Amino acid sequence: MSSKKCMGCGVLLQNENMLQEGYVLNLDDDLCQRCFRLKNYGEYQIITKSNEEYLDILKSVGETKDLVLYVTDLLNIEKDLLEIRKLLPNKMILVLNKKDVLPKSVKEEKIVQYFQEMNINFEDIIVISVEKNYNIDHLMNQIKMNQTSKNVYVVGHTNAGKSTLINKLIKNYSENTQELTMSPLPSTTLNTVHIVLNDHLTLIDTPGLVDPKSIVNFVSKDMLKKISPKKEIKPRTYQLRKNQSIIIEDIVRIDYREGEKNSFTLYISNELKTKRFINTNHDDLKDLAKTSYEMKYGEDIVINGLGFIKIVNKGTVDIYLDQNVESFTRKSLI
Ligand SMILES: Nc1nc2c(ncn2[C@@H]2O[C@H](COP(=O)(O)OP(=O)(O)OP(=O)(O)O)[C@@H](O)[C@H]2O)c(=O)[nH]1
Ligand SMILES: [Mg+2]
Repeated sequence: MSSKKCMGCGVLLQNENMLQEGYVLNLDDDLCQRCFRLKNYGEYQIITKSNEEYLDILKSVGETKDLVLYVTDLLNIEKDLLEIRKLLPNKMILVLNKKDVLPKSVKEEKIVQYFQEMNINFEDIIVISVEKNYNIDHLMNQIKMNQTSKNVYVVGHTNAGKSTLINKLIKNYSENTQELTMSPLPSTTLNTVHIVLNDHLTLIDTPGLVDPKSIVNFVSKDMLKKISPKKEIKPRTYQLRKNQSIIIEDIVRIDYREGEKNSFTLYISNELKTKRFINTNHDDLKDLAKTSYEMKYGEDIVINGLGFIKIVNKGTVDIYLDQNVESFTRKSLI
């Protein structure tokens, strides 16, 4: 094992075991084989990281006084934002990424307000889209305003777009040609990577927290590609009476059990097929694990890793889902 790290994902490079992470033929190489394959052939190799290493990294970030950018995917907002904030006493900017996948009609101010109402202390809350290069200049200004040293850490759950964001900042603001590895699969970045933007700013990429209860861990690679939206989501609204039902591919069943006529809007990737049933007397996906929700006015049911269902009125809703995947309710985001 050398002490040289892969420039794409931060893993320690080694030329001893092909089957272990960080393998290179030649220790002079800058990219591990996994990053090389991903970059050049779009070939994925799934790696499952333990979150212990991630927590160690968070702890060491917490021991610095450096600014942290906490990146979140707007479609997959984590439940544990407050807990993570408590782990990191650093100055922190909340960066809400992938605005491009939300319908254009969704107002940025409303999203910011939603997060402000959580009463978590952030220096700023910024909505961006790396994909569309949206608000990146504003973010850069806020980094400059709030940085406490050269070093700025970029943290957040896996797939939030941390490495993609850093690549964009490199491209927009520096001469550096280093490129971090990005992919739609979880655990792309494996260790911290330092990227010098200029004399005043070094960005530090970190591996993301893997959410063991996300649907991404329990579907095929093909389904995984369908699940992560690449384009603006076209919300699908269904007016349901009680005892009517919707299914999403072969992964989720939604039964409206009790209540007045109600509106269900699905915010999920456009590539996923949905089907409506005029009654609940069908067996599709009934073998999945059932959770019943007593919905209040204006709440979402979030399906971890997939998206969410906005339900306007109160009522009883049953969700059938892989038993390992989490679902929960929250005040409507939109
Ligand atoms: N639609 C959209 N997709 C994005 C955006 N930013 C990043 N992505 C996609 O999100 C996926 C994950 O991006 P990464 O940069 O690898 O995510 P990460 O946070 O570094 O993930 P880990 O390294 O696993 O912690 C990739 O498929 C990116 O193309 C964005 O603004 N909009
Ligand atoms: Mg990454």
